[in-house]
Amino acid sequence: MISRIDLRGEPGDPRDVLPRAETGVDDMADKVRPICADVRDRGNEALSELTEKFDGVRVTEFRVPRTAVDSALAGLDPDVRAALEEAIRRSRLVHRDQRRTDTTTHVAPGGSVTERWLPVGRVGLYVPGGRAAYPSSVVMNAVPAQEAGVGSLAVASPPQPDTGLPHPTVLATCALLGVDEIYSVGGAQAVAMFAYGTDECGRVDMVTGPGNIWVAAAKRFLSGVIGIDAQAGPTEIAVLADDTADAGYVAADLVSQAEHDVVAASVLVTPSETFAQRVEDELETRVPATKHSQRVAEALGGPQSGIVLVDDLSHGVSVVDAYAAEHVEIMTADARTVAERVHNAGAIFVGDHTPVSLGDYCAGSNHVLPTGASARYSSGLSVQSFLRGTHIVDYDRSALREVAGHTIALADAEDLPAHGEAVSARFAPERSTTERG
Ligand code: HSO
Ligand code: ZN
Repeated sequence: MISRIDLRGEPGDPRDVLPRAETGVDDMADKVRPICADVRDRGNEALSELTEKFDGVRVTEFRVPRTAVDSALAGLDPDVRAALEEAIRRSRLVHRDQRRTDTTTHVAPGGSVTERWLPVGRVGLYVPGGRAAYPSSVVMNAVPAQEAGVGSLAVASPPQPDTGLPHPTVLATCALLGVDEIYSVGGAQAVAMFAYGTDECGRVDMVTGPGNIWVAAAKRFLSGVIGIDAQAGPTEIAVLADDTADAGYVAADLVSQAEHDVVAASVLVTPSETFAQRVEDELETRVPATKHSQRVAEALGGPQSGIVLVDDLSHGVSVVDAYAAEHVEIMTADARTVAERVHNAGAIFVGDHTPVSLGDYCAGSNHVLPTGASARYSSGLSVQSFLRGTHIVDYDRSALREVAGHTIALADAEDLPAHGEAVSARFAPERSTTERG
């Protein structure tokens, strides 16, 4: 069912043997362009028509009333409520520690550069409505924005055909997070509403959150008008394990992320052929027994998943690094030390008792993570994603004078003499008699 890839004795790059799914977002630009233009030009009227067309429901006022949010919270299962509250509490602890303090560097006597961090002014958070309507993702997007100090946070999520409102668990999660500006609108039109603003919804500076291909394409199309987060591809788990690991745990974790999608990638990297066999045996019993066995079997059997055999743990670390998975689990002897050697991963989960699904919900870490090997150059969602740094540059006259010659030399080297003149004008002879320092 799951294929084996033998990299023993060869330094092969797993990126060549484990393909990553194509998103197809690029082909959608022509489809979302007219939707965005329509919402920009006709506001709510366009939103109503598009919502009727795509969601099959007539909505004229998109702002969800407070009473609907309150009743969704009242109807929330108490166990789910307690779980969400604890997930939010832990997430706040971690994200609060990510806040940045301003730094001032005294570059020379009388010359300083301060880096000041301010939150993005207003953020729109998109929450999908179908199978991927995950309340946990609402938490993972809203908490870092709030802890960054974003003052204005609005949520958009598609209306359900029977109520014309977003999924009640999404509404209840917003209530627990203290988010009360929610709109019943989905798809590309929701992103356009955020980007351009309507009579009801003020325009935002940035849109984050997962979504289907329409949402992804609209975010890409409108980026520049708004800031966007990175578009997540199908989820990935790479487990590096030796024969000290528990094969049952490893199999359960591979199945857990395969549950997301038929194109999800579940990869085991191990130097032990007997351990690989034990995991295969475990999968043999676990896959048919799990609720979404069809989807899981397809994901595990796909070309993006596999068991990769390596020479030893060092080879395993280099394979995991080259693959740069969204999630990496280390289940080896001395797992913490091995984890420190992995450099390319969205998040690293250490040892037998830190499954990825803990991180998906309750670890306190963020589950919006770089996929498709983008962990080589980017990070998961954090407080930093919602901050902007501005340099405040402050030189006095003598500090400017000290570096004037160098500045003028560089301006001349770039054939931009007026740049140099802006400096020398401050030290022209007629000014020197009235010098202030
Ligand atoms: N594993 C997913 C996030 C998620 N899992 C949401 C469950 N719900 C991508 O990191
Ligand atoms: Zn997950």
